[in-house]
Amino acid sequence: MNSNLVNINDSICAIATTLGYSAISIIRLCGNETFDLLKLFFCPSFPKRLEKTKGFSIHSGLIVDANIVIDDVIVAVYRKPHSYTGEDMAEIFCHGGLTVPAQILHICTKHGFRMASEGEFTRRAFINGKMNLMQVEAISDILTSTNSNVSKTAVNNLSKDKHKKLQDIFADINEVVIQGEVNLDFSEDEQIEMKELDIVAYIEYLDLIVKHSEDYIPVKNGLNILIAGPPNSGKSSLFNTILNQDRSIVSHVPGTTRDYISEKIILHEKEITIVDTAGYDLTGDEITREGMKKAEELLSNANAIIYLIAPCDLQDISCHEKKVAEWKHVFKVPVFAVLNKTDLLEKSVTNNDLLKISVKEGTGIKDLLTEIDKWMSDTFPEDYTIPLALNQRQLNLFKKIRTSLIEAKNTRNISIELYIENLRHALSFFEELFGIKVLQEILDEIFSRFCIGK
Ligand SMILES: Nc1nc2c(ncn2[C@@H]2O[C@H](COP(=O)(O)OP(=O)(O)O)[C@@H](O)[C@H]2O)c(=O)[nH]1
Ligand SMILES: [Mg+2]
Repeated sequence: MNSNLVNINDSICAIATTLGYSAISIIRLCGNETFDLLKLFFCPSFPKRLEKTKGFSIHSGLIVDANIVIDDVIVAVYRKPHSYTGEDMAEIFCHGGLTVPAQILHICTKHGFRMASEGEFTRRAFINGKMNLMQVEAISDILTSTNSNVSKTAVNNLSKDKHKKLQDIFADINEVVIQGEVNLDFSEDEQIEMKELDIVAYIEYLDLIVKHSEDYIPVKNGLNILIAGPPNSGKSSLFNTILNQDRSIVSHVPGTTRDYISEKIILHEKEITIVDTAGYDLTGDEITREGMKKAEELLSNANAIIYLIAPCDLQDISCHEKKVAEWKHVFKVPVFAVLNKTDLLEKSVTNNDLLKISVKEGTGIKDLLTEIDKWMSDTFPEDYTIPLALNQRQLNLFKKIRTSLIEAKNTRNISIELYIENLRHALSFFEELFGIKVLQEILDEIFSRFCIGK
């Protein structure tokens, strides 16, 4: 939605549910004239003037157009400022399907409601101070999330409690900036006492947000786990076993998987993409080399790697150990070193760094998945006590606030002018984060991600 094109004083309408075969549909109405317009086509079963009803009340009745009953509905009434947008609002719960909701929407527009644009309800909530821009972006994430990791983090960010500390820090800095500006304008004997800020604590708090957000953002849309290792170690077999289906070609001829195959699974409520690669084989032919190049490319996108070897690779174990250490170092991701085909071993291998499995006999797979799950839970705690940056925009602003506060701390005892100047920078980044002062294009871009009706 381009904000320049719409009038926020209009009363608006939209279908808030997906059109199609469904039990009910919801049509949302909002704006100053909501109840004056609604009464033109809604006849309550127990006549009571709509404009007199209390907020958070529901009313049964009929939607009538030109004396024809269109549907038997329930209407929920919300009174400003206690509504999603902060304005008068109503929701019509009608029968689902393709025709009735569309007919009712048409009747709404016929009686003076304008069709809402994408995200217009949320934009009004933002303009009316019902939520800040961080919360708007959290709603956007909830609506588009395909895994519970994203929706839980976004719901956490919506909570007023989680925002309170940020808002308190913002208010404290604001107070000091105002006091500082007064002092800069007055002579020495007219100075007022300035509030002392606990900047060290603020910086520690921001460190925590930045650290967790840097872990979260790259993986919010799913984790990539790559299965790599020498040819014929059983990578494709393991891939199939994890997926519980025969998806990848398994062959006893080394180097069958020339490129890569990936598949999404949900492991303990988290979306994971498992990737089966071509083998890492320095002695391979040209095509295998191509596959290797692809594997190296995939490695840099992996969030974790399963490095799979077979008993025949134990003779080159130091070479594989070197590779595991190198990948851990270069790609900064966990590398699970796994020995497959333990069914072929006559006596057990004592190397404790290797997780031992046999895809053929189905042993050790559960332990491997438990290890992966443990890593996921450590890396992505379910319960954040802090708000997170949900995207790069927010993360960059948190980092800029932190830098400004570090500068403020360093200049505190050197120059009051510089101290106040740095605090002012921190404030302006907070204002961008909350959407108090933010470029129109950024707002338009954020709201364009919303659907109509939200
Ligand atoms: N004995 C035994 N053979 C296995 C095991 N896992 C896989 N294989 C066999 O090893 C060969 C190579 O497997 P594949 O999955 O294609 O290996 P990749 O080249 O690493 O993808 C096939 O013949 C598999 O049946 C296992 O746990 N034990
Ligand atoms: Mg393979």
